[in-house]
Amino acid sequence: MRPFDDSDLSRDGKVLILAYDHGLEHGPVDFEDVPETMDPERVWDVATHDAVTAFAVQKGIAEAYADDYPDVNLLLKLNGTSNLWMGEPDSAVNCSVDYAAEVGAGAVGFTLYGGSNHEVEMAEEFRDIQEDAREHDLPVVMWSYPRGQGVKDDTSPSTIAYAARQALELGADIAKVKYPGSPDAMAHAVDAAGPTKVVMSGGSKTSDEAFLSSVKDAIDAGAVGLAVGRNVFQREEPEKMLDALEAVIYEEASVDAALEH
Ligand code: FBP
Repeated sequence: MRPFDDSDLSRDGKVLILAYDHGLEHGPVDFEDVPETMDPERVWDVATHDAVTAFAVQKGIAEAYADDYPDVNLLLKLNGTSNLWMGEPDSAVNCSVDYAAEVGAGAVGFTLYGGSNHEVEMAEEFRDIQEDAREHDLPVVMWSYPRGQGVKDDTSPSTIAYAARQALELGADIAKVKYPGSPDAMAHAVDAAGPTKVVMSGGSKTSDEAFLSSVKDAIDAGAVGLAVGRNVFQREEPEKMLDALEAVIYEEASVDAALEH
């Protein structure tokens, strides 16, 4: 396995990935709360915050803006899908590792829907991506999201532990998993991931306190951080939330102290 290197994707061993692939995954509806976020430039600006260790976007957004933001660590998502079609979960590979490196990526990301009828093909696609990423010395983040006909409960402790383990078995450096509902369940997922680091997925927007508490619980359970989109960019003052996350993730502050920031 590629050793997890503090110099990439992390700050003091901790990770905060700001995700902004929602325009593809969910559509412009995700930008309605804060209409300025329809403009990618607004969110690239947010990604310059010191708390952010990588900014996850799709190819088109990277091509259009990456040159203007050389200080933002680009995490290029190599597959993605829209909400416009129905069927078993699947995600089209739309960018190669070679091209990601050319655009300036410091890491690559891939969604695996374990339990989908398309899992086998997706795992085969991941094989190519993971091996190409090793050639380029780029860390690989797996959005490990069990869903589809084979999955009864996509956030149960056993499902999330399996998702974390799948990321390890297939060679991801970081597993991005949904919060399984309790610190104990998160600790079990972290154990299952072994040397693969675990980050919590943000999810739909909740209150400041509820969100920061789940992040704190995940970190205390051994996760190295989180990958978050809506709970940052759907707030009127996303930088304020990043200040609070910075306190919780890097300074081990309590939720109350972080809220006072
Ligand atoms: P959020 O923090 O907004 O949940 O973003 C994380 C993320 O994985 C995005 O990268 C992706 O667009 C979205 O969630 C997918 O969410 P879902 O799988 O629930 O459609």
